[in-house]
Amino acid sequence: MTSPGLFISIEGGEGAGKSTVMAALSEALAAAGREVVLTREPGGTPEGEAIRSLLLDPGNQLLPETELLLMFASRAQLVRQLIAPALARGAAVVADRFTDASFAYQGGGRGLDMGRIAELERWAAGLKPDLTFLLDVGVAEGLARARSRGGEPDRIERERGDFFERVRATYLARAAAEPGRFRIIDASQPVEDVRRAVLAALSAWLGARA
Ligand code: Z5A
Repeated sequence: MTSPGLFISIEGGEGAGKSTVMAALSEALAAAGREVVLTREPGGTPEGEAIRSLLLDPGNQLLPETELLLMFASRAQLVRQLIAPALARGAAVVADRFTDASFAYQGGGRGLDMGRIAELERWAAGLKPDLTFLLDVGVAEGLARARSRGGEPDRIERERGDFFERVRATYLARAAAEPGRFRIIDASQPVEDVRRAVLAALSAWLGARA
């Protein structure tokens, strides 16, 4: 699917700092004259947000297959209702996670077949981001940050450290396999340095497209 818009996703493990990066990208893209649409996964539509509640409720015992299919159910709705129309009118869509998260969490973390996930990517998502920022931080540091925010951990946050190590390794492998799309950002740096690195990479990418 080609479009006049820009589709940018932000990925990373727990506490990687996606929220800060979303805000920085939104400001920079608006300053460059783009309409900016911010969204998140799972969620981003009323139906997707209902699916998100099902997915993250610690009271639910979901099978890995159910979890994967719910991620793609939310994504199918989001792409058709929000992302594709926004891209068609030339907007910049910035997504807090997209299909790479399904490869990392359900493929790497849960051990589901990557080929099946790729099939779902083609059928249910039907598009890939143009640019993906992978905010990479050590698992222990990311979990400590996420826990320092307080509140009850959700169903996926309750997983063990080795689950998140597999998630991180899968993200890094995907980034290595697609260097044209991914920018790996060292998210163990102070917030301001992360922000600066992301904005520099965005500016270089936009410059190369112009
Ligand atoms: N999931 C999945 O399994 N499969 C899929 O296909 C998709 C998702 C799409 C919900 O995602 C869950 O769904 C998620 C993956 C799974 N599972 N988990 N667990 P989410 O994105 O909504 O939830 P999250 O990843 O748990 O978000 P998060 O922990 O809030 O991460 P974040 O947004 O990157 O963190 P943050 O809020 O920006 O920062 C966290 C704290 O760290 C905060 O207090 C900051 O002030 C602090 N922080 C941030 N950056 C720094 C730096 N550089 N230094 C020091 N402190 C920092």
